[in-house]
Amino acid sequence: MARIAILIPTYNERDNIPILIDDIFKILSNGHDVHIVVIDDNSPDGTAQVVKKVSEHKNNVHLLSRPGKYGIGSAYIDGLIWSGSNLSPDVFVQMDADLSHPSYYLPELVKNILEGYDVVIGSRYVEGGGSVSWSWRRKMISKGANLITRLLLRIREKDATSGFRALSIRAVHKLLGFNLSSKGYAYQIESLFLYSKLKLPIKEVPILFFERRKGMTKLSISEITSFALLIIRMSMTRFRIFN
Ligand SMILES: Nc1nc2c(ncn2[C@@H]2O[C@H](COP(=O)(O)OP(=O)(O)OP(=O)(O)O)[C@@H](O)[C@H]2O)c(=O)[nH]1
Ligand SMILES: [Mg+2]
Repeated sequence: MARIAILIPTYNERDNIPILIDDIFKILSNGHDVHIVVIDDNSPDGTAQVVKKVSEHKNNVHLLSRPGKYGIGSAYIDGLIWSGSNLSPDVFVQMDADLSHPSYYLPELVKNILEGYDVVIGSRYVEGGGSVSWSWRRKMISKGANLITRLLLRIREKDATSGFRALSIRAVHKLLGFNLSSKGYAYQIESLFLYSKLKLPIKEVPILFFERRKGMTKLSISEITSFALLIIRMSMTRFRIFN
């Protein structure tokens, strides 16, 4: 039986998080020791209180409360550090709280790590994957951003921005040993760049990505700007870092 830590960063996800927690246990508990770690940044909508309540009648739900909105990337890093030292899982999973990443893909992600991959990406851009109910404009923007990122950074994986990922102990160890500069959404790219340059075995499995169920996006203009700046900076230094 493998121990799995599912890391979920939250900022104002009060209505989504109890549904997601329920889904995860239903789908993954069979045969695994599943732990859910919610990293909440003092959400004004009371997400932390909702998670606390759920954890009172469900085992293995853990809440990490941070005092302010420090970004999704730094939430993942804190979650990985905490889980590594408190749970010692065999597999780490990163996923969004807003039900965009369907839990029924979890067994496939986990299985591939247990079979020896270090990074498994839930991918919208391999055959069988996609985004449900996105306008063609949004699809183009996402695909374009992915393409530019992959070309500039020479990353082979098709969905470089996907946040739905499973990681092995080795991948997490490598990641934590490297001081990533991105605190926000760019974390996904920067971490994938690292895995790819370290030549860790990476697999993409197709997923359908759904529009967030409830609540508002946290993807701000400043997040998009720092994302773009990171890619430019990394593409200029890509031959030097990690050598
Ligand atoms: N702890 C923490 N979580 C965050 C932060 N920013 C975003 N999140 C969470 O990270 C996940 C992804 O954020 P979303 O707002 O869904 O971003 P997105 O999927 O690009 O945008 P949508 O189209 O609105 O879904 C969600 O679970 C958010 O609640 C943050 O600063 N801190
Ligand atoms: Mg989302």
